[in-house]
Parts: sequence; C-alpha cells; structure tokens
Amino acid sequence: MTGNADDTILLAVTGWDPDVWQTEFAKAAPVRKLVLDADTAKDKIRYALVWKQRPGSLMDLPNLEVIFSLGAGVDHIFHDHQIPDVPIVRIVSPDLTMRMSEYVVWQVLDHHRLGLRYRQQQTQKVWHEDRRQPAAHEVTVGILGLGVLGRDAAQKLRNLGFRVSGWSRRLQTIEGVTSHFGKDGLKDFLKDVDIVVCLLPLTPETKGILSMSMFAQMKAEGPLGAPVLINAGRGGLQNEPDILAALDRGMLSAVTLDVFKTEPLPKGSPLWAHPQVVITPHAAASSSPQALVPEVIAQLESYERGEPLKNIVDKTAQY
Ligand code: NDP
Ligand code: OXD
Repeated sequence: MTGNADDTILLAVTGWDPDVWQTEFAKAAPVRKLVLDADTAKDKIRYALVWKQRPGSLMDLPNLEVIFSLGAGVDHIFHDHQIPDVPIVRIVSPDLTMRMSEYVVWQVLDHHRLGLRYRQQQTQKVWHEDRRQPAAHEVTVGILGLGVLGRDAAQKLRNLGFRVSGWSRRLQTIEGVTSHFGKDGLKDFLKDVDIVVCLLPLTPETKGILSMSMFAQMKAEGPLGAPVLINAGRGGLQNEPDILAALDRGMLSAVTLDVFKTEPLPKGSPLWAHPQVVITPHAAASSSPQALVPEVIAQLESYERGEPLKNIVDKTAQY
C-alpha cells in the first residue's frame, strides 16, 4: 500500500462550501487528485472524505478503502443506508476539542453568572443587583457523553471549580469527576445535576433522549433554580416540544441549543423567541479545513505506510 498519484480522493460534502477544503487539500497533498463527483473516476477512488454525503454516493466505488468523516459525529454518514463495508474514521483533533470546550465553558459560565437575566435587564435599563450568585463549587455540571469532547470539557470545568459528573455507555474514569454509566446509571446522574451538558452522539440508542421523561428525573431546585440544559451533541437527541414544555412548567430554568432536529432551525420555531433559550447555529465546534486537512492527510499517509487506522467508528454502536 503506497501513495500513488493515480489514487483519487472523493470529497463528498453537502451544506458546506467545498472550495476551502479543496484549497487546503491542494496545499497539504499537491500530488493527490481530489474530485467532488465520483462519476468521472469511480474505479480510481481510494478514499472518501465526507460530510452529509448524498445518499448512495459512496456505492459502486470498487477500490474505496476508507471513509473519513469530516466531523466528529458520524450520524450524517449512517443517515445514508447505502454505505460500503469499509472502515469509517472520524475526526479527533485538538482543534475541534478545544473549540467545543470553549463553547461548553462559555455557556456554562453564562448560565452560572446569570447572563440571560442581565442581558434582559440591560434591554429594560433595569439595575437589579441583589440576586445571589452561587459559587462554582456549589454547582454540579453533568456531562452526558464522556468521550473525547466530554472528557476535555469535564476537565476544564473542574479547573474552574465546578463539581462535575458524567454519564457514558461504559464506565469511564476521570480524576475528580463522578462517573455514571449505562441505563441504570442515568437516574443517579440526573438527580444531582444543576447544569446538564449533552455531548452524546446521535445513535439508535440516544435518539430523543433529551425528553420529558429525562427532565422529570432531575431535581426541581438547585443553586440556579431549576436545572439548565446545554445541547451541543445533535438535534436528534432532543424532543423540542418537550424542552419548551419543561421550560414553561419550570422544570428547566434555561436552555442553550446549538443543534436542532431541522437545521437551519425553521423561522416558525417557538424556540427562537423564548426568553430562556439561547440559540447558536451549529457552531459549537466547527470543522476547520486549515486544522483538519493536514491531520486527515497525516492519517492517510500513516495508513499507506501500513500503520493501523485510528479513531475507527464502531458500526454496530454507530459512533
Ligand atoms: P465520542 O465517540 O468520543 O464520545 C461519545 C460519548 O458518548 C462516549 O462517552 C460514549 O460512551 C457516550 N455514549 C454513546 N452512546 C451512549 C449511550 N447509549 N449511553 C450513554 N453514553 C453513550 O464522541 P465525541 O466526544 O468526539 O463527540 C460527541 C458528539 O459531539 C459527536 O458525536 C457529535 O454529534 C457532537 N459534535 C457536535 C459538534 C457541534 O459543533 N455541535 C462538533 C463536534 C461534535 P462510551 O465512553 O462508553 O463509549
Ligand atoms: C461534528 C460537527 O460532528 O461539526 O464535527 O457537528
């Protein structure tokens, strides 16, 4: 297995501008050929780099060896029911991890320091300073998903003094973090959290998990009032009508959502105008072509030297 100028890479992306990816590929791997459409080179394509590929577009590529997801999440690949049986590798990158941890810390601190309330007071020119500000050590931040992103965010929140707990499929141990795992561990995780940060992948098991039945297991009152929810995982994890109902019933005090069932979030969604909802446009940790392309090329070259692929997706678990 050696690199060959005849090998072609397919860049199969929708919803993203391919130009900037092409530019970075030309810089990082000038001898390799990159195509946006498989039709002209079906039997030459050895690798596919994908983000929300068009369904079926990875089939009938007889020499395809590896699919590289250009995102950390891979639900966008499994959305397509016609995927060839080759390894799928996902992005694990310090750049992406740092971006997500920045986002999580930003949103946790914003809710912890009553940012929503103070912005509302400012628009009304209200000076009201007598609210109690809990200390970080009085607040438990619970992270759903202790993977690459969840672990890093957990450590950064610990460094800020928060109590941190986490939930994963299998037991994960992180110093200073209270771990829970599996279906049986979820109840104990939920009963203590003041701010829930969701960094789960969207899989058949996690779909719709952020729902009324979860919110009903959370404690009613804590240092911030009712619990806060931050979802930067995937929109398919959340039941949006349940989130609105939980806010209106006071079961959740505020919500930050970066991801939505339908993206872009439709203009008619009541989430847009809800005073206790913060919305960001799937921007928590954007894939940066400048940072990620050299890493994908490095992984591809090490594979061609005969080294094992890293960050392979478990196709049964779908993450
Ligand atoms: P990882 O695969 O490293 O971690 C996933 C975590 O979720 C693991 O701890 C895993 O448990 C846990 N998990 C999976 N299924 C279950 C389940 N059924 N029950 C309990 N826990 C479960 O993923 P990353 O941390 O790299 O990324 C997480 C997600 O973040 C991505 O899948 C993507 O959807 C989202 N993302 C969003 C971005 C944005 O801009 N909004 C940017 C990048 C990613 P275990 O440890 O036992 O395997
Ligand atoms: C990702 C994303 O999965 O950007 O990396 O959502």
